[in-house]
Amino acid sequence: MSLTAELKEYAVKQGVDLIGVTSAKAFEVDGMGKPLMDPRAYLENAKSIVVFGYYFGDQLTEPSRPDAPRGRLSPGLEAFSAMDEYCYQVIKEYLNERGYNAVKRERGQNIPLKPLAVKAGIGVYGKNSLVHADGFGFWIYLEGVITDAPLEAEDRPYKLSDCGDCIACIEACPTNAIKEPYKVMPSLCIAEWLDGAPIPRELRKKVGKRLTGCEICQEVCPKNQRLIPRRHYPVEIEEKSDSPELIPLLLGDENYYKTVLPNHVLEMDISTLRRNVALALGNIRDPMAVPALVQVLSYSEPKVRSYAAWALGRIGGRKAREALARSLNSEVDLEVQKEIKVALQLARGNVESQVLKRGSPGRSEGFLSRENSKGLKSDP
Ligand code: B12
Ligand code: SF4
Ligand code: SF4
Repeated sequence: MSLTAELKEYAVKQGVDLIGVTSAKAFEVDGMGKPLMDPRAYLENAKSIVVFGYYFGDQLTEPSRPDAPRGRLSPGLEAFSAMDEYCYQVIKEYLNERGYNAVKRERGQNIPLKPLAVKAGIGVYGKNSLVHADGFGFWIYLEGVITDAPLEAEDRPYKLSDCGDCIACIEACPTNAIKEPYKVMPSLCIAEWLDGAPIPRELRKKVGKRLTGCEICQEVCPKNQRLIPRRHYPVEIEEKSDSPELIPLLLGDENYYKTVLPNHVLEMDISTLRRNVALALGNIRDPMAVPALVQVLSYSEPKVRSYAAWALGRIGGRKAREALARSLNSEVDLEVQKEIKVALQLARGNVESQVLKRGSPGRSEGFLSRENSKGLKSDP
């Protein structure tokens, strides 16, 4: 049996759901003349890349308690850190024992996992631009291990999914981010916004109560139906809710976050997390959230104050209006002042109708210029 076949057999026995090998040669990212990337920049003498994937099933767990507003985390996040590390260790130890080096792709390293997964034979691209695999649909996270082991590589050609005439994901995307099949515009994708990018004011409603990511273009896909929900993992998984209560999250500190949020979410910048919580509360529009949002109007992070103001505007009512008017007198940040003014109009009920009449405004309108100037995430 070849080294590749042995590694695959071993890893699958240890509970790695998907594993494939591609060569570490430089490659065009999408086979259509997109930039070349060279995995050997990350490990001298790199010969192969082992791509692995794990299935997290479609397991939205806890039903929301009706008495408290709750947000929504992406499914599978509680398993992310543990499974990522576990699968890596299985592959690394196997290769190390045979005298080879193996390093995991560091987060932030520019190694595009989707084309690598397709090349390694793990799955194929759907029109939502994600990779799906037989039996697991799109509910898979991917990772790559770069090694100097001379593994036999699959190096399969880029392959499109058999979507046929289906365009369900394109039609379902609430922000029209899938501009054409297989191409997502990051600047319009809710997942990118919740990662910290500015969110056009007029489109904030589309985010709903999500705190991380968006899965609409996966949920509607026929390939994600009738899958067996994942129940067991080969490693211990954090027991964390995927629908945390929003008010304690808005007011909580890092210690509180550690008790309720999965490790992977803790990597998020706290002001972005709080901003997303304020946004979700504004979309849920529960007056119960007004005192907490008022409290946050005096927080030190301008973007949190901005979104708290927006949320108060959405919820409306006398208390929200009075708090907004008070904070306008004391607010020193010009961008936040602008948000408060719009929120006051919103609370008086005369902004949304104007937006509807005007249609979708220009790109710069509604963006928080402070965030833009910080260059949090720019268009590709
Ligand atoms: C940046 C990024 C994003 C950005 C931009 C995504 C984008 N479509 O450009 C944002 C924040 C929007 C995002 C969102 C999501 N992401 Co993301 N993201 C990444 C990240 C970190 C880098 C991707 C990247 O820009 N690579 C560089 C570009 C040039 O390469 P690329 O990703 O492969 O994209 C090109 C090619 O695939 C090509 N292409 C696409 N289809 C086809 C088909 C053919 C035939 C050809 C020839 C080429 C081609 O066109 C693309 C543009 O050039 C990767 C991790 C990684 N390191 O790969 C995760 C990753 C791609 N994301 C992932 C996930 C799960 C998501 C979300 C579902 C998260 C969520 N719950 O919201 C959403 C899905 C949105 C969507 N429909 O794409 C997974 C995908 C797993 C899978 N099953 O495919 C990855 C691999 C992370 C992981 N560890 O598993 N993501
Ligand atoms: S993740 Fe959401 S916003 Fe992004 S492309 Fe898919 S449906 Fe659209
Ligand atoms: S929803 Fe339809 S078009 Fe989109 S990826 Fe799934 S099968 Fe393909």
